[in-house]
Amino acid sequence: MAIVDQNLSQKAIDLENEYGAHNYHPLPVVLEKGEGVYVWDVEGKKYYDFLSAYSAVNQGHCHPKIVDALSSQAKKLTLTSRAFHNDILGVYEKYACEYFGFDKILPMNTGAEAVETAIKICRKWAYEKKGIAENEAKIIVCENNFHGRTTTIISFSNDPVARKNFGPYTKGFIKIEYDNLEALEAALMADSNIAGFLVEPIQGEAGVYVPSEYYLQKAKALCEQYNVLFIADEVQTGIARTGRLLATCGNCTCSNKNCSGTPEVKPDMLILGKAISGGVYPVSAVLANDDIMGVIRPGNHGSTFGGNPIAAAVAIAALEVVKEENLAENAERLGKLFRDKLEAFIPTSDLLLGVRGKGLLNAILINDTEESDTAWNICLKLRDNGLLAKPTHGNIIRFAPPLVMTEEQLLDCVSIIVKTITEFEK
Ligand code: IF1
Repeated sequence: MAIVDQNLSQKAIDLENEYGAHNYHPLPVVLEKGEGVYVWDVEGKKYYDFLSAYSAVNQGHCHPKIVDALSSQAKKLTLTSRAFHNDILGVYEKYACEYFGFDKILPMNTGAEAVETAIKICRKWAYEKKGIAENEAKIIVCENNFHGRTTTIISFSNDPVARKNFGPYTKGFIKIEYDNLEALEAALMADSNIAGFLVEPIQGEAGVYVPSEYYLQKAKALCEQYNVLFIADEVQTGIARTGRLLATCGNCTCSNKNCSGTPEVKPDMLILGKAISGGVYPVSAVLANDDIMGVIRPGNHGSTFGGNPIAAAVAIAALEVVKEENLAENAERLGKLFRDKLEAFIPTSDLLLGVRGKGLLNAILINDTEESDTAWNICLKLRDNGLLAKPTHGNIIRFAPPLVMTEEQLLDCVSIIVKTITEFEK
């Protein structure tokens, strides 16, 4: 039985290797089913999912309410394009605008598309509202950013693997150090053609790097001072992942079901993706107020699938689940517990150097070099012990379980992690 089962996984992996472009290096595990915080492989082995499809499945796998919204809409109307109206897009747009507190939303499909959209809106705003001379607008971005993989977005990445041999690159971006207000102010001062500042509230790919307290607020204040748009990429940090509806939300506890977030920092443009659909369908969006979104006129931007009826139905359901199930509050509480438990383990461990993060977006630091394969090997052992996670560098493992987890499940996961690292030290 076990030998036959092994073949199932290997066959699936071989097929991907033979026919799929080699643009990923997945952990060797082949999944066929998911429910809540769990996934099952083709051999029937059950795992805790500690990646949540990079924070897309915040509401848990195959959430029945979201899947129902998908299937009932799919039986009625799937796509009209934006050449015609449909009866659900406006309902979704109103719901999302009120939910996040903006005048307007521009619906797209993937995170990268939403980032591209924000860049276009920002540039157009700069020429038409700020009065920057044509083709001179610049956008400030941060070192070690991750905003997606289009030609323009990789133009301002500093990851050689994402960039090299994909040139020529799109101009008009200035890179500064993340979490460095002096660098931001210097860049704003040095150039009067700055249109926007594009930033991740927590840098995910860089290894879950949480900026200093008040960094975002002060950065926003600087942007206001220089009449520059503050653009928050919350594709990964949004939708309750970090213990708030948005990582830019302030002291809002989100226990209030009517709360749309007391903004600690209210971005001029908010970019959302991933969990806005609960990982059920590709849905992304840019939100902004009328003074900014008003620069977009018919023909300026769009997408065949952006704002399609299925996406609209799915996103409404997925956002409802976030409030109905108090996911922000749960992420906040379980995230603290998770870091407390692992911090208590650090003094007894040679391998675990640290744990950091916010809500249920966390990472552990392994005592080895970035070039080592230690984190990868630990992830293989975690898999064997029933928990799936992925390294983000050779010495950092990202932990981002679905937010529907219970305390009991979380404690179970902590023991798997502690046990695995302990085994590894021997
Ligand atoms: C992959 C990372 C996470 C994002 C932010 C935009 C996008 C992403 C802040 C683009 C996407 C993903 C994509 C995923 C790996 C992943 C990732 F490790 F690369 F950095 F989540 F941490 N803005 N992030 O994090 O969204 O176009 O992919 O929908 O497979 O490349 P997308």
